[in-house]
Amino acid sequence: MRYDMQWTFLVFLIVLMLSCISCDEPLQPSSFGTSKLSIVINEFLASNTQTNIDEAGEYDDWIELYNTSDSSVLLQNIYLTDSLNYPNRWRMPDTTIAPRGYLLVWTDNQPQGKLHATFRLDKEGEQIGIFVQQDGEFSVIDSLTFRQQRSDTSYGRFPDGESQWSFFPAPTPGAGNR
Ligand SMILES: [Ca+2]
Ligand SMILES: [Ca+2]
Repeated sequence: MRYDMQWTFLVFLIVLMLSCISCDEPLQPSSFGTSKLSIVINEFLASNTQTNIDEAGEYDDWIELYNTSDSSVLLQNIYLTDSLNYPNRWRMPDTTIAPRGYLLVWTDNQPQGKLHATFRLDKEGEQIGIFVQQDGEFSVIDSLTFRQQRSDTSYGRFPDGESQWSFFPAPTPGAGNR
């Protein structure tokens, strides 16, 4: 009898643990499906104090997107976010990126132009995701989770568009990573 009760308790614990895991688990990008649009997050600067200024003359954080293909890519229904649980944080304006071209988006949460997202990046680390919405469904195009960043040192792919990431003490907003 006592043995049975121990088993019952154990099963109860396991069920409880499993249900807690599923409650707390954030939605992963895979929950949204993937899109084959040839755009990647190529570089970002989460703490800009003296690197480059936006239209308002401010040192603000940014994300550089890169078109990895030899054809122009029209961005339509594209969303950028700093939380993969919430793909729809900021809808990008419809924009074309030239073949092997770059697009710089300011993440300053300031209404200072079309390419100013409604969120900022956290230097202590967070996420970046780019999504496309089709028929009400979000599909991830590219995403990453980053750790703590240093001021004025960007983090990006090297070479452009490839899977290897490096820190860049001399960031290259809108130009090839080097
Ligand atoms: Ca600004
Ligand atoms: Ca760059």
